[in-house]
Amino acid sequence: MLPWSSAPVPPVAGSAPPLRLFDTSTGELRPTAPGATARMYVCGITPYDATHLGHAATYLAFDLVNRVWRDGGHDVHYVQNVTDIDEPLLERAIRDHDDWVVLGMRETALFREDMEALRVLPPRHFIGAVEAIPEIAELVGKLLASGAAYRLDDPEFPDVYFDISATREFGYESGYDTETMLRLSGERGGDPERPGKRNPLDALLWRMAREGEPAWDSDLGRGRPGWHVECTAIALNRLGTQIDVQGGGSDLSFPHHEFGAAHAEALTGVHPFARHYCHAGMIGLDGEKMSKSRGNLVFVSRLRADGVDPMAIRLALLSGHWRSDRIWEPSMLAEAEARLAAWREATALDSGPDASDTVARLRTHLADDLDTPNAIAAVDAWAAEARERRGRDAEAPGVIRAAVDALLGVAL
Ligand code: 5CA
Ligand code: ZN
Repeated sequence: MLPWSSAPVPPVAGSAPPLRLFDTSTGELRPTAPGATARMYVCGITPYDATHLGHAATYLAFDLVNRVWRDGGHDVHYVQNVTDIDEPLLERAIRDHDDWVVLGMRETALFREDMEALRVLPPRHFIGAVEAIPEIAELVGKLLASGAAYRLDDPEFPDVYFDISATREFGYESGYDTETMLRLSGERGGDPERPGKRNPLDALLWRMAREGEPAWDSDLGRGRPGWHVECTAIALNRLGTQIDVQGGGSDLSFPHHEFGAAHAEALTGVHPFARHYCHAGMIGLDGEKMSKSRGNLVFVSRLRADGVDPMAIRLALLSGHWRSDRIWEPSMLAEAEARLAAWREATALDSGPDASDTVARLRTHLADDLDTPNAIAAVDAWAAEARERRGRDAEAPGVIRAAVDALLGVAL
């Protein structure tokens, strides 16, 4: 798939401290340690509805990881998928008498536009599940051959499942106990009740064709891929056997990222698959997680159509900490609009206070587990002083504008 385009990122003078991020698998805040190339995989959308503020907040968090690494001189190899074939997409298409292919294409196009408007830097590879089916089927074939996967003893639908005992570490990524894993598996697309599985937690790798469902030919038989293995194949084939960050919202910690890790590690023997598993908090509205199934959504495209400046949406979502669950309030947007106006006014002045300390603070806060509230406060302080006409540095407004653009992704 074609990713979206981006404006060039301006250079910022000075050096950046290494980025520390909270890793779910160890429960620790640890430095990321990418080589010259930093490798990141962030789970993409299931395109059956428009991008809501929850999705946007998650992609903005990983956009900051991308930006901080680039600022540190790394080449960032960023890969993202689109789950353009899966249960929720098919169910929505049937409900709305829509064609699932057209629905997926339409919502993916809208997502691209939203990401571009929010100035999220595009992934280098943006890969749909459908276009990846041959490579996913090949990976499932390898798991079957190595004994990490098995066929269900069901004469009608001999689907292929992953055996969780294939790696000794199953469960390390989320850290949940069996009871919690069983509950979440049932709630998040798994089928712990299905008879004939070796372990109720075992996850679907290949679903044999059912009447009326889309299916593709492969050596496994006609069918379609399971969800987790889609991301494993797309990531492994582009980023290699070990990546720096696997990202997504906190609802993906189990089962999705647990199985992503288990599939990859069973295949390659390299543990851990990701050096950091990073999970963004959930954005809610009216006290509930914003989700397509609950229908309590605020869409980025709706706000844009209403004339809201995408930079205000971006700043509003960055005003909270990326890992905390937070409730979206319209007042957050009003506050962000006021802040944006103040920053624009300050950076349009012909001089201001020296910028180097502010840029250093911006970098330090972002490197500290993407502490955007404090990073934003540092810019607020500079803008307030500039607007009081304190400081006579003619370079400073331009330096701040470039730093806010490069590091926070906000165009002033
Ligand atoms: N296609 C899969 C990932 S492979 C998927 O989860 N798609 S999604 O459209 O449901 O979600 C896309 C991303 O947005 C995921 O990282 C998910 O964790 C995140 N997300 C979904 N709802 C919210 C929310 N309310 N707040 C924050 N992030 C969210
Ligand atoms: Zn995924």
